[in-house]
Amino acid sequence: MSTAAARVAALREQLARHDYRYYVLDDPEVPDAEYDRLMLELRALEAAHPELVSADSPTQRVSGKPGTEFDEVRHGVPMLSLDNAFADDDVVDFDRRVRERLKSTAEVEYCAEPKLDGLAISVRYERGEFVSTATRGDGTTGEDVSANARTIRSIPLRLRGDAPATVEIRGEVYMPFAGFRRLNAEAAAAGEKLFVNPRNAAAGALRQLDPAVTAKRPLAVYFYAAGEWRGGTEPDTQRRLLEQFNAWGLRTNPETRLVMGVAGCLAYYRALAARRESLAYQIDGVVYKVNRRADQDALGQVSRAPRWAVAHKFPADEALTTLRDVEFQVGRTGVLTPVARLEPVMVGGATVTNATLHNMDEIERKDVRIGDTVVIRRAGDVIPELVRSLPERRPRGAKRIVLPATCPVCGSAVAREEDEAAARCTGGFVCSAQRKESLRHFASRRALDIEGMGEKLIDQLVDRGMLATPADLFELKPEALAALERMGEKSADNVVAALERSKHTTLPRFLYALGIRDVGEATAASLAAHFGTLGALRAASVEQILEVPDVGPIIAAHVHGFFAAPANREVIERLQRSGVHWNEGPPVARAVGPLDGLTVVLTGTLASMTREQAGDALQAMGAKLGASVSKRTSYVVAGSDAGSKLKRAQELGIPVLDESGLAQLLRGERP
Ligand code: I6G
Repeated sequence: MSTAAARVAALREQLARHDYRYYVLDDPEVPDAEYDRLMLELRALEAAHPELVSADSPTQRVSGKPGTEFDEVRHGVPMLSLDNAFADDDVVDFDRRVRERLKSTAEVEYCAEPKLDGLAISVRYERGEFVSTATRGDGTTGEDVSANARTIRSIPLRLRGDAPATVEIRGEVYMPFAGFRRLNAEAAAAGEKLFVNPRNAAAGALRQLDPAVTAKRPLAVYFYAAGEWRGGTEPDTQRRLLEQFNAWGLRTNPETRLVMGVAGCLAYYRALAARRESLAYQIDGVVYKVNRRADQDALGQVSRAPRWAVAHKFPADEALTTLRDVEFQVGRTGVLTPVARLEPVMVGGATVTNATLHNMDEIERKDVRIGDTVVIRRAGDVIPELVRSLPERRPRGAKRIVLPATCPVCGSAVAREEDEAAARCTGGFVCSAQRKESLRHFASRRALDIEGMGEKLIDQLVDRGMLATPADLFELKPEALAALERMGEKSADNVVAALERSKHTTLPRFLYALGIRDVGEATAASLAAHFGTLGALRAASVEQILEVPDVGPIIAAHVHGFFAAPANREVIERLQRSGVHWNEGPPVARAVGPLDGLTVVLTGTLASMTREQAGDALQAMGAKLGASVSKRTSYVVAGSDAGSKLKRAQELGIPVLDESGLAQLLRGERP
């Protein structure tokens, strides 16, 4: 496995974990910025290695891959995404690149719009008649949500006036704050679960299986771009495009303005940021688009984003609230994670009730006590974080947070190893929380991928004593499954069929599924490549395991210990007897190159080759590609219009190479 492939796997593993923590457990582990950083690195690697892009990569998810309930639709023209700018300087860089490419000395006219925090859709009209609506999906193929879209009043079923033979119109479905509050009030009155934020409520509404439910949800749309367009002439500016939309009876955002140059963009941004709270809907930034269509065409696009537009995001939102309590959740490997239970508070348009506190050290460091006023931060659609407490506002009687001596789930002793931040329940398989988490992990998509074996089903099976180890899964009888709550014969048969399908797997997946401590997808892949067969790995000594790239003494001890335990051996043997199998082969040699150990960041436009080509060549020689510049970066290769990364490299004193330096690297030299 190449270095790039291993890193891609490691990033996906981390992102999948963070997604799970955030979306499934509502118990995030890292701040948004860290999540964004991982995602950026993964995107850069995938851009440099298109062969590593897989449909299940988190970069491909966007608004989720098409579910089973909705048909897939291919967009006539792909739905692009936008590059993000966070700082003013990023906008300055964007504008400079635009002017350089257009060879324009004059200021460029931009069309500026609020960026709604909703869901992108594409509505197709033929001869003016509504034909279908699709979600963005992976940009090429989305889900057909036509039946639900038809229920949204701001999507006309027929365009007014003359319309082209075919036109796809892109926009954002959103739920205004007022509607969101009303919906949640109704849900609260009915004792139902509340929606976290308007965006999630809108997404849930659009993906309802019953359009009658969607119809009752207060959804609206603003349109902002065109996709496929056949017949008639396309307007020659973004502004005129929006006017054409209005003429057809399509809503466009009334806050849209034409602005001149970067100064105009930034002034628009500041003015809108100041009024953000008084808008009727949630926005997470503004979008600047080069106004002239001819200029847009001249600028073109890179990978999946136009060069003529950028999303300037608002900074993370913060809010104050009270820490009501801290509870400890038990994870798969027994780690106790403290979770802050908060007085509900709106942050960046979402109601936040939980935030992670990571571990006891973090609690100490932040000096957090129950009853404290705390700062909660949240950016865009990602993970809320407890930033700090305000000790100056500490009420009398604020309680210190103590690590429980026993596991809150099974009552076993809690141990905290010297030099380890994490505290763990020592109950192992006795602890039902660990058992459930292990089984969830075993069945999860990136492990054995047992469809339908979700959290609720596993909870029931464990609670009823029908399931204790992964080996029990394959001995479940359809009759027993059918007797469970919310199951029935058909679902039971589906689960049994999914179990049967999952039996054919790969060695890396199987090793990952076992849930050996600290063995994620990347390590599982390295172990599989190094040993080739399970038998060879099982028979390996700690020293032999240590020879695997990226495996240190701690992981080696965990792996060795896992296979030495008779109970684990028995589970594996039972799994194999049930028919779980994979292809085995000879060990795969790892490519070692002259640039092994170097991390290189590429930025700007290169004259001699594309960045992708340069990245491939560097990786083929053993270098790692970095997505951002840090102290660990070995070199930054800067092309002609390098921006913030070059600046960062200069700040950190990282060696910066031009194309002749790159050529040296590619000859295997280290300039
Ligand atoms: O995601 C988006 C939000 C808003 C957009 C967008 C937009 O214009 C106001 N425009 C384009 C061209 C794209 N995404 C690709």
